[in-house]
Amino acid sequence: SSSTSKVTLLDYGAGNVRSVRNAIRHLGFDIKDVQKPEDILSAERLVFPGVGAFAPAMDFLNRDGMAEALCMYIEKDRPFLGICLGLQLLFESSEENGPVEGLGLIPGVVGRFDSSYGLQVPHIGWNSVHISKDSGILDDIEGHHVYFVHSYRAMPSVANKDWISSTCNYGDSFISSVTRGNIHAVQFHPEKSGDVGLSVLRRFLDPFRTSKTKKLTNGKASKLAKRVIACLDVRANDKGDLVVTKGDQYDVREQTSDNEVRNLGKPVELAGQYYKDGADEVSFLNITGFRDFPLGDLPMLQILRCTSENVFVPLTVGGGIRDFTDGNGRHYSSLEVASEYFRSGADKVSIGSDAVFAAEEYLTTGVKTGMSSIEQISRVYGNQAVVVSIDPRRVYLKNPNDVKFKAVKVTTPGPLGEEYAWYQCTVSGGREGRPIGAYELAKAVEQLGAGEILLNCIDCDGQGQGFDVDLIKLVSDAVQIPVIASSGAGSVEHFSEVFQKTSASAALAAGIFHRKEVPILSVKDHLLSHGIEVRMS
Ligand code: 1PR
Repeated sequence: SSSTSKVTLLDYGAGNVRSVRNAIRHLGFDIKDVQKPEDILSAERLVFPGVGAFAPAMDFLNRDGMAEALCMYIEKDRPFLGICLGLQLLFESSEENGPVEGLGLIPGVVGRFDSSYGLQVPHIGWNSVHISKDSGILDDIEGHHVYFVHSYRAMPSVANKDWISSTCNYGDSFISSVTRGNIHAVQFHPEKSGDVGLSVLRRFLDPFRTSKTKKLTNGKASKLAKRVIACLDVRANDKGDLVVTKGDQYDVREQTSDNEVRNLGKPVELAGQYYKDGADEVSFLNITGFRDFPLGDLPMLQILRCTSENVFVPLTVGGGIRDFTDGNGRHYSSLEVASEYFRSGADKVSIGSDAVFAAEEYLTTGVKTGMSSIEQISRVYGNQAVVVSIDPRRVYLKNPNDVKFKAVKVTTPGPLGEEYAWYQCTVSGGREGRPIGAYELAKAVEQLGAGEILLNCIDCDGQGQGFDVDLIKLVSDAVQIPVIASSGAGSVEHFSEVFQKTSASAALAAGIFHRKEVPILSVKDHLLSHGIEVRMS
């Protein structure tokens, strides 16, 4: 029976494999880790979740004969499931920091998405796939969205067409899965694709049992969906418990005599609820991380661990990611801090204050030192794992040329009739304004290797009056990485507005979800009725 069967996992410690583990366990299977090549050869079922960059993964496989064992296992047609990089490594080579030679089992070269005609790269989000061959494991995903996050992809060709079981359309049509006999690999993340994704894993792990289960009903997915993200601002209250809080223009204290930190619930519970409600992603922001050392903050790591056991969509965590020296003089790099978050279940980390300092330095010197948190973390975990959270404040101007920062004509004039504004970046949770605009910051961090931008607006935060469309349009038109619109959602109409008027890839809200004013499902129903594609779970 499934409860006793073991799944062998090939994990080389490069990123968040915790979610694959959690998903396998959730489905009732035990995991055995590969320690040596013989463990591959003796596996009953082997799962290879590739994360990070191509070259370090190949280095790992080429050490101690893992690659030979893996090729032998696959050539014997033993049950194999590769995920993401675990698909790409089967090909002949990759252009990622290369060419770098792959395992060479499937003809073809893994190349980068072509962003030259405005395509946002990385390809992040929920997309549909076109199934071209019966693989036995994809039966439930036709017509649904699954979660992708990658900058490189393999392309269909005459030489590899027999392998292809599905393709996905993003810019062009790339290979989203391959199948031959018992060998399967998928470019998307089944462990991050909600129930639909779990069904892929279940069908691989237990083909006999699942062949009898009822198919999920078919949806109508056809392209990359706009994402709806639930955000949990987390901090310790005055008693020391981590609570979900929510500010008004970043002020999280109650306007009562005792001035308590506003408490809107427990982080793990709320995250679980939002997953069930259909959130496409959950973000945790440790909002006092800028002053506390996050690795001293074990409760936050614990929250991530617990959440990732039951939440099978992407998790982002931010707050306090920077180089740090503790009270004993021990130095921690931002990479070490981020690694601890990834190990605990985060898929992406979000960097606020430290990104502002890095961008300022880069714009002043014109030199990429390679030492900034953005560069260090994206080099090891990939661009897609690094989100930059921008916390700008609107500064009205009579004349756009009054500042050296990019200004826009605002939809609603300022208090003195000013028709323009620039958006000043802040650090330390909005406490300090810096000499850099949101536009300049976004472009700089994109060049430093950020894979996504979480665009807040202090003026709009918690006001429920809608997103700052002027700001979001300014930034989402300026960069090719995905932009998450944040701050100010008060009704379902605000979501359709931001997607219709800007190129935002996702919209994030906090207050309306915490206060149960607007359910996630009604946001999605509304978007669908306005012809905006969303993932329906
Ligand atoms: O600077 O790297 O330590 O990161 C700190 C992180 O904490 C940053 O991402 C920063 O945005 C966040 N943060 C700091 N202070 C606050 C605060 O509220 N006092 N929260 C804060 C930012 C803004 C959004 C919020 C949206 C949507 N929260 O995350 O969820 O505005 O809210 P709404 O839908 O209710 O309007 P570092």
